[in-house]
Amino acid sequence: MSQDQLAAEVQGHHAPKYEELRAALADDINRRLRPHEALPSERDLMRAYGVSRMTVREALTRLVDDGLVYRVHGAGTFVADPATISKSLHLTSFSEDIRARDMTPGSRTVSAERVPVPEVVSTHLGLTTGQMVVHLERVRTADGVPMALEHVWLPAGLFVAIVDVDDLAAGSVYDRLVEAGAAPERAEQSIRAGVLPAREAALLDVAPGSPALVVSRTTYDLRGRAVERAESSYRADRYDFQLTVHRRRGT
Ligand code: 16G
Repeated sequence: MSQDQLAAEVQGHHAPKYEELRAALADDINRRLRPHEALPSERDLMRAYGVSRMTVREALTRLVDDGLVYRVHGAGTFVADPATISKSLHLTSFSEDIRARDMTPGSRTVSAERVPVPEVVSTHLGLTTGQMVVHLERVRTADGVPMALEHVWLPAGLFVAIVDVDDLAAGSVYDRLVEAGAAPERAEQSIRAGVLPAREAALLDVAPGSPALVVSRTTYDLRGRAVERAESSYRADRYDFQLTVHRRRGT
């Protein structure tokens, strides 16, 4: 918990200062600023809102995580293009990514079934041949527009109480993992470029051969159990990935 959050808890229900600034800037971005327009400098924001540099930085970091702005080293902070969803490398669900952009997440289920674990998936989930998984194939949408095609494999043992796997596919898988006591905590993932074959392109409403960002993810819960293997193809015209990279010290 940061100092600001701690202070807010102690005082009651005041939103931390950086949250107030984040909300004010988000409002400005939505109402007034155009994509790629520069935000005022840190110094100007400190003056205008009467807050510390730390508060300004915290608010800006959160706006980057929300995908509302992006940073250019040495040049400043700019308004993101809303046509693009900037996905941070925090462990977030599709639903969270889309809600952070004030859009409504949705799903169209292509298939939802219990199947014996495919061999390529079994090693990632630490399962043995014959064990069952829930496999979901879903088109994920934002305000009804297709954004990504997702394949998700989940150990069926986590969902014994769920009779109809279509129910699982209908909402947020991560919410259901939380309910099953297997809250996603950490993921290993790789991102590669791909092209969308005809079937996938049709599902995503783009021309065959359109570019995609293909993300493979194995997700673990707090106990270190592998609780999900996923392969998601994101429309490359709608997504980018934000990375913060640190220089390694002392090596
Ligand atoms: C993201 C995840 C996917 C996860 C889904 C859950 C990546 C590459 N993929 O799409 O692994 O199953 O979110 O979203 O980040 P949900 O809770 O909205 O169903």
